[in-house]
Amino acid sequence: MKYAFPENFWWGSACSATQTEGESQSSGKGLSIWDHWFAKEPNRFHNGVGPQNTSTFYQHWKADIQLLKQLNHNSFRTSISWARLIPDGTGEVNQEAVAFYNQVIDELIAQGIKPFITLFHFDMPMAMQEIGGWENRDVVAAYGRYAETCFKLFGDRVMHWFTFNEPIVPVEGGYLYDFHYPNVVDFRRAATVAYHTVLAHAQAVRAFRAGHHPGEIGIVLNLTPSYPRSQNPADVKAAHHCDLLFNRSFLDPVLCGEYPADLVAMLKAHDQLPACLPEDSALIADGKIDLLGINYYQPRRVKCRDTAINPNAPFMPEWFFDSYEMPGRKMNPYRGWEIYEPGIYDILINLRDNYGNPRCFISENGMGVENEQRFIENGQINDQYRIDFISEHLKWLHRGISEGSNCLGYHMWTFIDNWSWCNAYKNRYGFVQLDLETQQRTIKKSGEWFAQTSLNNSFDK
Ligand code: BGP
Repeated sequence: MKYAFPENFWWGSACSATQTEGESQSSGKGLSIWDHWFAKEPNRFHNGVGPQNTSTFYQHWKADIQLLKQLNHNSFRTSISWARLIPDGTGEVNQEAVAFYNQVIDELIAQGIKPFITLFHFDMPMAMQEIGGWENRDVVAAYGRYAETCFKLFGDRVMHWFTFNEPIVPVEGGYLYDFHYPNVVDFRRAATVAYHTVLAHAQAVRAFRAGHHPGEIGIVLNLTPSYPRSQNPADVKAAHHCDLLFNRSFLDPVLCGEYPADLVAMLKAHDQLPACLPEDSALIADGKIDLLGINYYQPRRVKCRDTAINPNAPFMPEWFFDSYEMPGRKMNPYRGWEIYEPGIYDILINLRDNYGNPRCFISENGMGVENEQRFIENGQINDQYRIDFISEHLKWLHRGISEGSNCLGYHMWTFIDNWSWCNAYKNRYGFVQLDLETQQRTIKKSGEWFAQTSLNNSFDK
């Protein structure tokens, strides 16, 4: 069967500044939390490999954009590093960074590739973290000014802006589950960080609209559909709580301009509401977006708790649910995450039916593979498993579109094997294989398949 996609469908991939640029402590860049944390605790990073060890996009940008062209990308998302552009977060703009991002944006456009730009992809400038990071409202204001600076510098050419990438991840990693700096485990502080991130997002949207910039502004959220173990009311309630905490805590403010009433009630009942100012609701209402990026990797499967909560234990999301390993679920054998392709369709239909069918696109979807070199055949990685992964997800996406979803494109994570936070190079995701020693780049079989699919705007299966 032939799966054809709408005209002007966005085919591309995503990456981020910290994961690709390199040059992390030079060219005028200020330190981010990743540089700081790696210097402090290198053993927390897979094989002790830190953020200075990348595919060096800072040097290779021109050749890499040629590769994007070879992959027939018509769009590509990367991020601006706040710490590179404004090294201390609030002061002087680093002109070397301006020149670098100008070159990248201009070259992408010259090659017919739309630049999609994220303003914050997990990389808080250390100077901002030192004054409390997202817990401090001054950082919210500083982010608003940083966003405005970006719009003024690049907004004449960038037509697709994203305030944040997966804003729930720094909340979970940095303030709940100890896998990002500053390694706090405290629900109330996590709630404040999440709330202030929504305010920061809304500040940026306000600044964008006030500046009358062309193009559109959105956010990228990692949506994890929450499936209950059974239709038993207790399991359904557990899934509902997960959805509120991990999806709707960002989805509702950015699409509806307000928080879900039952999320507010739930946090209030447990005395976990962050401090609010009277002017906040008007700001949040102004943060409604033009375009939603959806990162989809895997669903969340949950059941009601088997054991009672110890009321003296610290409050955590797990008060409301247990995770559940569904028998027979399909796993990625090379990464340990579940693969559930219909999840992409469920997300699109939920947006169609419950959120007014917003303009959206899949901004990340991907399959991480450990020790991928084992699949090299005649010098090229033969990643048929990734082609199957992509085409099965695309089938469900195609179905969503044919049933009315306003989904405008599909971006893969990621263009080239890249450094990934604490996992460093453990899981490879790229269309292009990177040899870290030689910096040699080799297109994988999936890259060739994707290039053909993008060219045809369709595939057969
Ligand atoms: C997403 C992030 C990316 C990337 C990807 C893969 O959540 O937006 O930045 O890291 O996950 O993650 P990992 O390498 O941990 O498998």
